[in-house]
Amino acid sequence: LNLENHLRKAIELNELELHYQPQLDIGKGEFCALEALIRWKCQALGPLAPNDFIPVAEETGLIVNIGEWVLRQACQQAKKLRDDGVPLSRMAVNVSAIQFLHKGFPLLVKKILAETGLEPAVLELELTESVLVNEEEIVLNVLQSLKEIGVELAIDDFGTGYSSLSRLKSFPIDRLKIDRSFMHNIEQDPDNAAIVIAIIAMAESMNMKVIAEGVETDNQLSFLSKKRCTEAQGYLLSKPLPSAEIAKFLLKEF
Ligand code: G
Ligand code: G
Ligand code: MN
Ligand code: NA
Repeated sequence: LNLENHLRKAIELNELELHYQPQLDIGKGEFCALEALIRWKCQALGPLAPNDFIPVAEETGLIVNIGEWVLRQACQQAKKLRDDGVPLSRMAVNVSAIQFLHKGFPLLVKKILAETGLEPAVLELELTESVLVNEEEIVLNVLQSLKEIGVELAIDDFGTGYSSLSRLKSFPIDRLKIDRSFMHNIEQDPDNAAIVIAIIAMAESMNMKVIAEGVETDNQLSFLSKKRCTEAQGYLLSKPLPSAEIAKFLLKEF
């Protein structure tokens, strides 16, 4: 309850911040996308990681306002970087199932895009498989509304949930993000290797793009490259960076 009370005031106290983790296009060898990740510098409780407060935000419904703040902040940042000539083709934002199912979510997305002037195709919404298990017709309606606006849709932490493949196929999803747990020991662990290879093949056959998360070693990156995974994200490439460091990172030659 203490945490909840502090979280309730976090936005007005200006304690929330976004960090941005670069995503690599493996084939091109270029970074052209970012994932926005929330951080909370609570004056009363100290810095808190999302896993410490997002669940509370979801239980209390505070995630609706926090999620709106995240979306607006990420779109503003992407617009500014692009206006400054920074090569950024995609900004990915995590969306909680509660926010996704909250009435008027597609309208809110549309409003924020109009307000910030960001081209819709630059925004990617990351949904977890827990979104997809809700009533199919409702989910499909929201996904289609979002596609009509022109944003991209990704499934985060893919492979850890229970979404059926037939449902997945019927949804307008652009990209699968392979959960980072499958990167563990990928060259020695035949199960993880098999799962990653299967997800890459599945994405290809469903005309979806695929990105591997949690890439921490050169071996993992070369495995992914050999298996024709097109994109990667992880500490090997870059940790999530504060906004002040993004332009410099994306303008750097690799
Ligand atoms: O950044 P970090 O690895 O600590 O994030 C931990 C978890 O919190 C991840 O599952 C991530 O998806 C989630 N998360 C980070 N930022 C946001 C956000 O802005 N909104 C939501 N809903 N989840 C987030
Ligand atoms: O669930 P989601 O994919 O949104 O989680 C993103 C989180 O993963 C971020 O909080 C980020 O800090 C963390 N992360 C990013 N790269 C790596 C990595 O290479 N290894 C590990 N263990 N975590 C990572
Ligand atoms: Mn994510
Ligand atoms: Na993930």
